[in-house]
Amino acid sequence: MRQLSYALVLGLILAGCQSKQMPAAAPQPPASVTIRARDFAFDAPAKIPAGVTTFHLVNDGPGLHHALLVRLDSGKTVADLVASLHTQGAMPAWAKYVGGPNVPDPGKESVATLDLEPGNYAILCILDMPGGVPHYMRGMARALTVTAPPATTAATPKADAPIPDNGIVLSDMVFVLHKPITAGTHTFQVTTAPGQPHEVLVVQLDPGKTGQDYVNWTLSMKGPAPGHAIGGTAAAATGVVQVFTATFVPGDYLLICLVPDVKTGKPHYVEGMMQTVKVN
Ligand SMILES: [Cu+2]
Repeated sequence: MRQLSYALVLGLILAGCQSKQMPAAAPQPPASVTIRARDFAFDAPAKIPAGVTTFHLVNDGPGLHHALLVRLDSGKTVADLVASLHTQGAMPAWAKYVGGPNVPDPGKESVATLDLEPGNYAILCILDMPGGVPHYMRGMARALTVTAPPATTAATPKADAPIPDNGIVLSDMVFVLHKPITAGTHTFQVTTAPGQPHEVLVVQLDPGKTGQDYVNWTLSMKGPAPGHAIGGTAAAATGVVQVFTATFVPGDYLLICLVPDVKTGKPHYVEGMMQTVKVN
């Protein structure tokens, strides 16, 4: 009886020790944040903790929108950023593209995970179609404060880690896929190589339609769309690592970057950054 008690007490002590150590050892899932977009506003939290965060972008439409996160340094505000983009076009030195979920079709959702450091951010939509007026000028610019991280955070994606099987490297002016995309749901790690900031927007093309058909349609957005946006990652500067998940069925997909060139102001797709991939 005495031995049993001893075993029982020892067991309780060990269990106690384990339960104290477990929270630090167990990997935490990424925090989850939902952003809703509509013509022309974002609905999003004003404040979130730093760390690895999965953003769900729900597009309430009727237009096409992304949620691009831009870090603001030097005490600058969202209003400063909008004013600067309006007058200069290119991103000012105190602002850095850090990515975010790219465009889902109206009524759909896209998902991207990124590692945010504490600071002041803007959530922007820099798309300008139809009509050529950037959506951030029409109300799609919102402040986001990223506060100090919680005591335990999710594992951080490492920029120097080997590129996984589903790696996509965004480079001036080409998408480099580590391996062909196959049908199914896949998670991709997207990195931006040294050079300009880039995005990858993924569009499922209708049978017989080309990437150029889709680009032409976006200019007016009249009539049925020749394809459907399924997300990807919004613009990110060199060194940023993001992850997105999307589901593919057999057919043709367009990968496109609409970020304006820092020198010419032309969208990167005009300079070659649009590519059609066949999914089998
Ligand atoms: Cu680009």
